[in-house]
Amino acid sequence: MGSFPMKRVLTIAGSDSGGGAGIQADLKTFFAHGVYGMSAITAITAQNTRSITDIIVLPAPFVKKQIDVVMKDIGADAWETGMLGNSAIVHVVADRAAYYKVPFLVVDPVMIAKTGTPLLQKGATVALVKKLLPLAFVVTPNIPEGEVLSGIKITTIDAAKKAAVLIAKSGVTHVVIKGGHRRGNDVIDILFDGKRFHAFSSPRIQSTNTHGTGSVFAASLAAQLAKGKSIHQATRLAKQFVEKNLRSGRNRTIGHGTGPFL
Ligand code: PXL
Repeated sequence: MGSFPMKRVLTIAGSDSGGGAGIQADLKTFFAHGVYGMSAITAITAQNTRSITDIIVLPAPFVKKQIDVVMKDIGADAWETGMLGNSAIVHVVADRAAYYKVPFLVVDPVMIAKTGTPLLQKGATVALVKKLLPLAFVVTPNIPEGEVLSGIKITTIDAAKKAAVLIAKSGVTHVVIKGGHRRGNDVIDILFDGKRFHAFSSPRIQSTNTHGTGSVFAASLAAQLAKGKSIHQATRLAKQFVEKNLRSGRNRTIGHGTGPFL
């Protein structure tokens, strides 16, 4: 009885028809966190666990319409961005984020799929760094994305810290460099909060069901920030959420390629 405020999170990302990454992963993650999820779809991928066979990137003005229509009615406590496709969409998202003064903008700088398919046009990285990152509360690159954004190779923890500092020069408040692509028994993520570094370590989980890890991490982070957690707590909790679900999703078989875990 009575009404209670529910935290609201908007994802601006691509659709994965296979259900493992992108919008589909984000909405499942939001539901699991008890926050209300909304979506502005940037692109539609024809995809299964094995490959992406085609992509249609939607017109930037239509992405803007999706954002405006939900913001004017429902509003949002946090936004998360995933696949943005091209620089026109990056510009629209940045323009709208500034307009709505989004308190927690989580940018997952999606560039290429695990299968190697590009998900962001080449020139669009510049727009992402110059227009979107200055408005972002946190950016969550994996190692290959961190290398593109910082311009340096990331082979050690020290290099990850250097890269985080370089990426923070864009104006983004916090940087989380995810360690999943590095070898080793532990996955170490580095958070740079503008002053200090914090390392978050977890045991590497051996699994072929890893599709969507980046999307789920960013969505969990956005949900925790919307719920009022600090960046440090939110990073820890998002990492734990991915780890827990990677573990429980290990032994199922969905599709014939890199399976989803959520
Ligand atoms: O995990 C990156 C990613 C994000 N969004 C969409 C994707 C993928 C990877 O395949 O398809 C829509």
